[in-house]
Amino acid sequence: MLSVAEVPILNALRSQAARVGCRVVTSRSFAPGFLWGAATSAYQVEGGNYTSDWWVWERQPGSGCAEPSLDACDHYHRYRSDIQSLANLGFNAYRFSLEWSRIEPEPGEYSRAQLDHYRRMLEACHEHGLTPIPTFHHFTSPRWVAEQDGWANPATAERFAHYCRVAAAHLRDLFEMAITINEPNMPPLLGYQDGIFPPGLRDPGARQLVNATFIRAHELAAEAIRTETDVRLGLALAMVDLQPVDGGEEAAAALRQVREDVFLDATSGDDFVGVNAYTRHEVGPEGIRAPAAGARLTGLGWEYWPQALEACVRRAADVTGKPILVTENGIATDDDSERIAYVTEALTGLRRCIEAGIDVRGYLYWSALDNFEWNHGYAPKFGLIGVDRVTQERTIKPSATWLGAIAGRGSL
Ligand code: IFM
Repeated sequence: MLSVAEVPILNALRSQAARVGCRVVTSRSFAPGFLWGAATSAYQVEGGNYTSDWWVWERQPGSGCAEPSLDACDHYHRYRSDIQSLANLGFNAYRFSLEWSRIEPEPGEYSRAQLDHYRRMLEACHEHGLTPIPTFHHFTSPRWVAEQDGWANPATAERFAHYCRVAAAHLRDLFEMAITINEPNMPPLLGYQDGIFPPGLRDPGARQLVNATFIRAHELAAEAIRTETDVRLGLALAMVDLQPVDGGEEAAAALRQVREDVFLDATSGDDFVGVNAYTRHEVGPEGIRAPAAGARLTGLGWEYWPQALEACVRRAADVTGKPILVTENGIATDDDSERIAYVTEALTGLRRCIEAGIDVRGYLYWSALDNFEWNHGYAPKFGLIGVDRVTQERTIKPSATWLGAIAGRGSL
């Protein structure tokens, strides 16, 4: 830790080093080339995704959705200025997703206009010096896929891989790194076991089957994308710091197996593993326990637990031995200073992972914008950039400026 008097000395050293093209590395620095950015997903920010299964789900009686997504953040039309804002803040990477239902609205019918839209988004990232990290699937699928039994139909894996191949062929010169599937472990859990995502089933058996379809889809998609282009690929896994309590070791191990390990095992052919981490769950012999009475909670009702990032990165690296990219980490809060406190602690833990020798390639905050938080609607505020729900006007939050400055200088 530096004293206040030492800070100007370090800053002077940094400026001198920058003038001669070097960087001062302190114990709080991240390697040059470290990816610093933020993430979004198409459905949560684009608006007007009528051809997607979620558009139907939001309106389905009994789905429990708080409100429809409608125009979301109109990012479909405003992506240029949003990308420019991220670059101006100091970031060097942007992760966003391609909406499969726009690109293939009917089976086998591909929209050149929509593919061109994503070309323009990738080009905008390059124009602003951001490394684009497209994600080929982030929770939503075309309506026609849902009508054909969705992800419970093993054939969905092949259909998904075909779309990936077509999209990769169209975009191949514009990206070098990509995510096949965001959180392939969540639709099986939330949609097929917990019933709060489409198709709203409560059937643990279906969850296992859907896990298998997602794993197959990831493998086939990686193969399909690699047929078209030589890019670094991985999936982004939703991880939780699962902590056994009161003899819950066996239950925690069983949960890790079905939620995480089957997916981590499927990364053997990948270039890196994407880690999405937010919180912890204490696990007793009976299963996951609700946060203890009086525990500090975030705007989504999750326990405030920034230490989760370090625990999950360590576990993903231990299990797979692969480089790690933090593909999501953040907090839903109306108090932006709480966001800064949360991320400070998460990044401090990430530094410890690096010091322990883990190859961490980047940190992408979730999310760039206050966006549509699925069944919760627009109430939870994860964004670095606020969005006025009526005018779509953007407001840069202090946390965005703060994190952008860390990105710019590459150290905490
Ligand atoms: O908003 C989601 C995102 O779509 C997937 N990961 C978790 C985020 C917060 O719930």
